[in-house]
Amino acid sequence: MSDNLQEAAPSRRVKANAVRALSMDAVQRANSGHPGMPMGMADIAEVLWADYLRHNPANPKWPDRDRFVLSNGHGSMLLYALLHLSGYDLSLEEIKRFRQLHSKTPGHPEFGETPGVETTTGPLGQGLANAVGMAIGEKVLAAHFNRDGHVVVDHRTFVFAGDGCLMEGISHEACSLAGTLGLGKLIVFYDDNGISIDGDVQGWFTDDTAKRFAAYGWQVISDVDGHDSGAVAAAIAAACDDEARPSLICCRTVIGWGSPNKQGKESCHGAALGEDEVALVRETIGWPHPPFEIPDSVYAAWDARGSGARLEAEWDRRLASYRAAYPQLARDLSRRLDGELPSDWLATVAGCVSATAARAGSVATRRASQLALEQLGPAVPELVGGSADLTGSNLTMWSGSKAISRSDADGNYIFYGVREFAMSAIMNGMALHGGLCPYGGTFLIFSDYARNAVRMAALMGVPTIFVYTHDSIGLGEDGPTHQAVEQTATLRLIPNMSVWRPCDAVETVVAWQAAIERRAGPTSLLLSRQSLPHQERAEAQLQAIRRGGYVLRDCNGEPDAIIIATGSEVALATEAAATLAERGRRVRVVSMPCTDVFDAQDDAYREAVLPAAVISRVAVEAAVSACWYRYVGAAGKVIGIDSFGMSAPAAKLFEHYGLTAARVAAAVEELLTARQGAAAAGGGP
Ligand SMILES: Cc1ncc(C[n+]2csc(CCOP(=O)(O)OP(=O)(O)O)c2C)c(N)n1
Ligand SMILES: [Mg+2]
Repeated sequence: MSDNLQEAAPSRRVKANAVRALSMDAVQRANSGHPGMPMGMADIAEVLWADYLRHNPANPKWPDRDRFVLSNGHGSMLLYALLHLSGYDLSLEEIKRFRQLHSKTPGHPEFGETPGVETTTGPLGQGLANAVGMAIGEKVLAAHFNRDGHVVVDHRTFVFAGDGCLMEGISHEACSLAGTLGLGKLIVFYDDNGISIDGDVQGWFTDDTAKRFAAYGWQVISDVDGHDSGAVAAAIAAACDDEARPSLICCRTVIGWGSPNKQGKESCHGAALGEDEVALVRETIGWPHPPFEIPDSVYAAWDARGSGARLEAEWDRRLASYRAAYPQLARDLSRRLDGELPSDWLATVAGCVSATAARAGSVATRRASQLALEQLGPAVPELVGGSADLTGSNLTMWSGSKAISRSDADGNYIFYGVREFAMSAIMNGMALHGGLCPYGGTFLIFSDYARNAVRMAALMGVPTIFVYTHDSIGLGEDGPTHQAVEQTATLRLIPNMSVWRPCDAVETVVAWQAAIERRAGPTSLLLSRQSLPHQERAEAQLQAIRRGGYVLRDCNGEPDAIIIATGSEVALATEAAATLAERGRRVRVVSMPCTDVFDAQDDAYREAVLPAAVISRVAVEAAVSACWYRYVGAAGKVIGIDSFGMSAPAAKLFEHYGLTAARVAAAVEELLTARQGAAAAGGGP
């Protein structure tokens, strides 16, 4: 105790060295990880976390906290050290278990695994785009909810990004839009260390980054010595002062700072320094403590729990007075931040389903989607739509849509421009921020441009809604560059991605309902360009749509065969079934708008829809056939498209690829004839 009292408060450098030591020791212990970046950015992090970041370690979910995003996620130990030292629920034991099974300190920061980690990072550049989404979230909510004298949404988004993040194309997409939207509370630190994995970046990265960001309309604070705390503090202050533009602080740093033989070299980027070098670092930086021992005085200097509690308590007081002055707004804000749907939601949906069923209209499902938004949108003000420059094609805008702009962010629609990847990662950032339910459109084919952000939504379990129109050869003349064939299947392959391909306006409403209600992960809505006929349903069938697959047309008695179809091919299936019925065949049609939801139903339901005894099954979908064999079995047939599309009118293409009712009927006949032949030959039941 007396020792502690006598100890002088540790200097900034000593505090930063604690981060360096924890990082290099954890990496050394795991013999795996990235010590260079944490050692290089430790001084910057110390200034930001000590003097600027408004957060509360005791409540990582405090809605008005500043967001901190480590876009160069390979430097995860930097973040874990900061969280541990400042008092988050991340123990020294967890630091020691860096990169081990079930630890809270995985190789790259993972949302949901570690308190205080705002987003999963590692795929370079994407954290930066997530942060743009978070800053948009803040700006939109602030514009909508704050009132004179009652500011309840007011926080910044800070990002660490490296050369890799800025080399990645997504940094251009996202930062360009951030400039246009004037995201003044977004502050990015560029770790300009001149090194990436292959060595000195002069061989492959010679952009004038400062000019590039200035051209996007950012405030650029260049030439900051990232190891001079005073210079870093001044830069942050200047960045905070400019609330009209996002800020880039270009920090010159030395990767692996403090390592006598490895600093400034790529060798410290992604491998343990080695026991000998770790010992040399201790000498060089003057850190005499053994691994994983931090002096109390250093912990005390880092501890942000007291200041965090005060910050949150002060916000609580502001919120209370806001609640008194604007009770309705305050209720709505709380509901949205809690991620809860309005109390009249189910009634709204039920009304929309019955109205759509009663209308019995034959429309393209992209248009049905717009009609659904028209009815559901007013009930869900947290919906924030957008499109990657295909608004008129995706039909993502409805009459209540209002564009968000630099000068007026109290809206619910974002013109993302032609930036599918950034749009997707930005939507993830908005979903992570909370208070908003983002959806955004493009052609299904261009989901590939955005693929990794789509995957990250699923990995993180955030409820982003991807609206993908022009879902097949049904788009016609634009040809194979625009016609999705494998995208439907590959989206279904992403764990935790829910994929809906509705067959008419009614299924489209239910798909939207499922997407909006889903909290645990993203949804892809696959919608047609072309008009699709309305399907008649009894009340029980309307109810069954939400089970992902259901009997749309049935026969009397046990079916001879089952046709399974999705989206635009359901009409072919029902037509084929009608033809077959005329010939005395008992054929059931199963509409399967969402395989993952169907798969999650109980055995009894799935057996009721697809009885195991009925092995003559045909699946039809204008896409690659692969994923349907698990539903039709080895004895079944799949009518799909296992090649690229072609440029021609849609009707001609459906004929060319054999996606016709006649072909479906013929496939069923072939199966039944083969079975009859086998039975006659005594080959089994
Ligand atoms: C999209 C993506 N591509 C490749 C990688 C693999 N990778 C991880 S770090 C890195 C180099 C990054 O260089 P920089 O950002 O300068 O990091 P530093 O070495 O300075 O810490 C690469 C290529 C990745 N994580 N993400
Ligand atoms: Mg670098």
